[in-house]
Amino acid sequence: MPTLQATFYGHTYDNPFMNASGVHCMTTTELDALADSAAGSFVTKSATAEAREGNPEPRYVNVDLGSINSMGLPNLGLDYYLDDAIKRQASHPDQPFVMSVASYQGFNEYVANMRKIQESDYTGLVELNLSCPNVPGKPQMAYDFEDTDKLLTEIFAFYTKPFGVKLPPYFDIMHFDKIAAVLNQFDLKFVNCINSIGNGLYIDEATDTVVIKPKGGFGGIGGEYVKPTALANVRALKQRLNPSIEIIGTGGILTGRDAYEHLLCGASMLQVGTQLEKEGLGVFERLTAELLAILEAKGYASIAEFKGMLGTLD
Ligand code: RRO
Repeated sequence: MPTLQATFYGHTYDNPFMNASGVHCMTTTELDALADSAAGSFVTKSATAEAREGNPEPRYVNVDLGSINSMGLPNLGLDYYLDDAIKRQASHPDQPFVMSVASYQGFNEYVANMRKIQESDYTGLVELNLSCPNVPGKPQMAYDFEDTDKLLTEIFAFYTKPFGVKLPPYFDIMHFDKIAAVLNQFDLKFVNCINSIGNGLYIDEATDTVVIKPKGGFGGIGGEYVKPTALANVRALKQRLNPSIEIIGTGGILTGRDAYEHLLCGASMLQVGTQLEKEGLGVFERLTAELLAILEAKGYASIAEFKGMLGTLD
């Protein structure tokens, strides 16, 4: 029987599956359920300094091939997630998880949020979300290479705990080169590729209208639509980043085969967003069973035997 064990930043998880931030991770109750599920680990909803209601509803809609959302960073505030993280870390030191942190106001809030975590008792992994596509009037940090460089420089001047960044999808080889050059200057533990494809538009055939209210219907796209873009970003960043920076693969994981492809591209952990929203926590049992069946059929004993080993035609 092969093993799905996944080693990520010094800990071995039963399997590489996690939720993607934003799905099933707003409250401590939802986080408890994730911790008790078949997922190998989990991540919390991206926190801002203050609690936020988010954008008006409807703001998330499942569609045939995926989802569209403009949630607008609804969350219970950094203190809520930080207090919970500290308690969770103390009560379950053998079950590491990831705390996601974002910013609504921009640069200074990112720094202030990281300073608060630095000064806290939480010592676990943080995912710095540089790619929220849904704050009206605010661009995504990670599409501004200079600002991303400045922000990470400022954070690394005081932050001593392990963290990584959540990136948006990039669509040009030069942009893969540029973001990798920025990130390689820093002792990041991981990058997570990808956040939703920002500012898509879905139209309801019956009514000729958009399906979500904020921003005139524009929202982040997830699910089946985004897998090729996600795989390209995992692969491109794996090829360019320092080997010490691990990759979390997120985007379009509906089946064990999708998970297998992310691993082939070099991902160490895998996050499931839209499909978790559609299917509920049972998705993790299904995905682990499907991925295990693929390893068995191919004669692999572990993920390490094929991770990053995507074939090419030259
Ligand atoms: O809350 C959101 O609107 C949201 C966030 Br912070 C994000 O990172 N990605 C996304 O698709 N939605």
